[in-house]
Amino acid sequence: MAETFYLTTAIHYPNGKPHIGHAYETIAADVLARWHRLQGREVRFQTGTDEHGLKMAQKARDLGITPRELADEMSGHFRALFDKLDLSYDRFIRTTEAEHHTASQAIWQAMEASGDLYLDRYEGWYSVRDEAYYDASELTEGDGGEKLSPQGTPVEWTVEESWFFRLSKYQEPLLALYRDNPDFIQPEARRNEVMRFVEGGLRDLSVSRTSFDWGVKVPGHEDHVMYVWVDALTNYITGLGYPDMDGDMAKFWPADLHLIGKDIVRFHTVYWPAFLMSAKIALPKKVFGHGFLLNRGQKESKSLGNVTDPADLADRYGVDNLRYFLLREFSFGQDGSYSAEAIVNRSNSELANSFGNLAQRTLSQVFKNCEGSLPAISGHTPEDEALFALVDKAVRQEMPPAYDQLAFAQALEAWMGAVFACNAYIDAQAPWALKKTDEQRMRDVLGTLYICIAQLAVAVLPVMPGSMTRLLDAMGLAPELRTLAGIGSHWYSQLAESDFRLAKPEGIFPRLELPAEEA
Ligand code: ME8
Repeated sequence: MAETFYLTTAIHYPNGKPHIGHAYETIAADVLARWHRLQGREVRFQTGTDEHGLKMAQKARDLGITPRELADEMSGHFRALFDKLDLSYDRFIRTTEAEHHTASQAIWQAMEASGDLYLDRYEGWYSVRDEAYYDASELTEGDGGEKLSPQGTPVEWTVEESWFFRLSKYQEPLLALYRDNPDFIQPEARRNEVMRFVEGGLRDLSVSRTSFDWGVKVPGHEDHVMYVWVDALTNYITGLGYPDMDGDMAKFWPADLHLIGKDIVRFHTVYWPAFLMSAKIALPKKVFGHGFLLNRGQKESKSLGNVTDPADLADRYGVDNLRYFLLREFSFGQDGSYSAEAIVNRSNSELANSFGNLAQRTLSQVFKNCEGSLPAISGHTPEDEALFALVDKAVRQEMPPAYDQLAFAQALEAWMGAVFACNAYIDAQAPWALKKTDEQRMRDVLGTLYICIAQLAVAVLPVMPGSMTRLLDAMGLAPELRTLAGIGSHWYSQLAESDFRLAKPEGIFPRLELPAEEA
């Protein structure tokens, strides 16, 4: 049986259209899903929308529609965007689904059975924007003296009857979890923050609300709805059929990775494992909190008028150009700033001029001078061997651990290094000049490049699935050979024996122009 890999993104609040941060996170998750599939693993990739809570209820009220109508409309935009971006999710979950209500009530009852829920009165600060409770000591003051959450959002004083979860009971078990599993929270800086927070002591958590009713009802107490994070976190097991512990729960749980942004690490590494411990369900293996994307150094917001629709970026610059840019430009654990110029420059220098041009130069010569079929190689010079070794090192030794560690920028840097080496090789060997002087050597050079290009294309299939698939199709590489183990010298002989024809090469990455309004 194939090894399994279960990965999830955060579920997104559909209180508005998706923004670039949503695209960023889900593209990264898709790259990982594809990377694990490329190695033969059975992957389950889940994303979706987080549709309950006060934020949704208030937004719907402002718009004069029901929360359900708002969720239906916006969730559709998320799904359409994710399809446009070529995201290969296996399950798109919506927390308003009936199965999700069942799963959330089941985990609630399991926590209740452990004696971890009790009824009391909540008095304290709440941020609707973060859907989070804060201790007074965590708050800061805004310019007008108003109280703000650590994320800079407004907080309001809340007094309400509420169910509480005995989070305080889990302080020691959580600290033991972090100590025994140093990889549980990544990157390291996030782990340190969480450990400091938990070491500071945990208060019991208010987990239900009575002042509104847009949520999952508390079993046996229908006047309460669950705190939105209780149901939101449960999505990760709803999608596997919980409370049924057989089937997909047995197959895919515990999750291999929850991929989320840095602002919601506390929910995933403190609350979620505590809920799971209480409900006696195994804990996820890893939580990775990625950095935030900024637009020319600023947070996107309606008031600044700098909100970018990721679907427009994809239309304007190309889906794969955008995917490549987002993973290549910044280190995944850290914040990064993007702009139209940066996307255009990166695409033109690396995709159009370096890789695209290499493929185009090579394949058009194969098409013209080798009758459109794989050049028969007679032997290799030390230069050919050196190039093979270099490409092999990049795609087999450097890129795999980088992908595994979510160091996408590093994986793509190794890739680019190999692309540069191929370009230097083609310039030095000048196969176009060999046509007249030494036709066999021309074939050897083109054949060498052909193999290197196929390997390089396979190695970035997870990042640029559409364009690399088109290229490999045009090159005649059989789909079953498109794995890192599949390409290499044996592949060459297999392909050479088959009666294959190269399609007339088409440029894969056209040069992009900076739109006038961005210049
Ligand atoms: O937090 N750059 O939903 P959300 C990068 N529903 N990532 C960003 C970002 C940015 N500028 N802005 C947001 C929620 N994100 C909850 C999650 S999970 C059980 C519930 C990331 O729509 C953010 O960190 O506000 C989160 O991982 C995801 O986008 C959804 O954010």
